[in-house]
Amino acid sequence: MLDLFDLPGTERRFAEGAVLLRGLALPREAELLAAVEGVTAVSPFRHMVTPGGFTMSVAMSNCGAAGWITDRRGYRYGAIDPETGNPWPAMPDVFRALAMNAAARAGYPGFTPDACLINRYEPSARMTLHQDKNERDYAAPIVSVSLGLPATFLFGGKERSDKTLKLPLQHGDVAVWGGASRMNFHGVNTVADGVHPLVGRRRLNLTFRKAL
Ligand code: MD6
Ligand code: FE
Repeated sequence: MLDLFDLPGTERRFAEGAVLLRGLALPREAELLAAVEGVTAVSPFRHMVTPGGFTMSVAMSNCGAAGWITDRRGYRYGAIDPETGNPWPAMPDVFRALAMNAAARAGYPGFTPDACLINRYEPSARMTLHQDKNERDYAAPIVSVSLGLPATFLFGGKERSDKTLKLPLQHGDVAVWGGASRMNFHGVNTVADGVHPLVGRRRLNLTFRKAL
């Protein structure tokens, strides 16, 4: 469906406190991808296990002072990559600059992320509805950058059973949310097969948080 609000450079407020900034990451796409390669050369993508024992279809890594992890013991943030035994790689400047710019545009000036979760979706991967609630301070928003294959983002309400808005996310889109919708359920539908000219056969998502 062709929609004037889906063009790069446009902004769409999709819920209270939630804004989609179309194409905001496009001018830095090459640097962002190089930075993902740099981080994941040190802390490789891995499929983590949920507390319930399920292996996630999305592969993850992190950079910044804190990284989000899950294992049989639970969900949490930690300074050390459990796979390498070393601290997560530092957050690349191009990551931090984009996250701060996006947050300011969305009405959250002064956002200083200390954690960046990097999600890799290969075709057929998905993320079931969840709330982001392992961060210490819910006053800070979350900034989410999409690269590569498109996906449908599901954005619900405060209850898992609330109806969900279906938001198509394209390469270069940045979603920011906080405030009244900070604790809303959200997820990503199964990623369809395809090849992105720059990113290949995958979707990458960077989510920036203030975790500590
Ligand atoms: C994703 N994102 O887009 C999954 N969470 O791949 C998330 O779960 C998410 O995009 C909180 C805020 C933004 C997000
Ligand atoms: Fe999330």
